[in-house]
Amino acid sequence: MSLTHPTDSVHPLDVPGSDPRVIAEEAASVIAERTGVSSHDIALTLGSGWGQAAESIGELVSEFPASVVPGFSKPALAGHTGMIRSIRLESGAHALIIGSRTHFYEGHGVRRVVHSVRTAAAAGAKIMILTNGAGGLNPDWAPGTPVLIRDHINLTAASPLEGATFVDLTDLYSPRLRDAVKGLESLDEGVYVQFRGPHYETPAEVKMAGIIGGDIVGMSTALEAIAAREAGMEILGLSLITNPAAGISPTPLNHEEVIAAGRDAQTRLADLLARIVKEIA
Ligand code: 8IG
Repeated sequence: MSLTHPTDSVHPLDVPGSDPRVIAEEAASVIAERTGVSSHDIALTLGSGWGQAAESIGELVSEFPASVVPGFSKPALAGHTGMIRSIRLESGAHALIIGSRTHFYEGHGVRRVVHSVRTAAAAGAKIMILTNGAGGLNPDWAPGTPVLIRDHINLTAASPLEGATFVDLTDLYSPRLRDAVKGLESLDEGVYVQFRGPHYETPAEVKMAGIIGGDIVGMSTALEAIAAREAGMEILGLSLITNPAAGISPTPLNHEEVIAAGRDAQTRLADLLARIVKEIA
């Protein structure tokens, strides 16, 4: 039996000497061709709990599996491919919705994790909205609470930047956009801590996250925000608190309650995201 798989092609982002920005340009051309929209104004990555929000934002122009776009990873499981959508807002602005996220814990490297962000930038988007589902350190945040990301702590020990690229990360999560959101709805803010995962934190790790200034724990977003800043985009980050982080709640997590809270939050989140996009796009 052969131990190699000669039909497996090398992923374009893994080709030695390849330039992730060139592959993002190719991806953006395919998106422009598929959607008939030459330039998108804003992009959104919909994380767990936020998936339903796309429909409420505007009129669907086009949707297709992310896997048809260069550099996007093939789905790990058949039928589980993320979709990319192009939505036209009432104002005439165009939103690119990324329904597929490659996580750092999948182990395919940071280039693939941030490829969707680089593609969104190449597609013209000036604003990147990153959403996720996460654990909360504040016991007042019931499952289903949306929280604005004010800043992050990257505990992955990785960076999407290659070489001597010294990018400033002050005000990474745009104060202008956060103020715009707070004008629509009063939301708490927090510092997002990206862990590598895929395991959840120990209670000791959650305690550490709090001591170093964190409020939210998750497995995404920080690396994507760094890539979005490098690309010159303005960034808005939103976490849906789906559970108290390990050790925060005195009673063990009730899985059904967590699922129900996420479900109940759907309508509110979709409405919130639609109003946010309308306000800032
Ligand atoms: I949903 O408690 C969700 N994602 N790291 N910790 C981390 N990621 C998460 C959690 C959590 N809940």
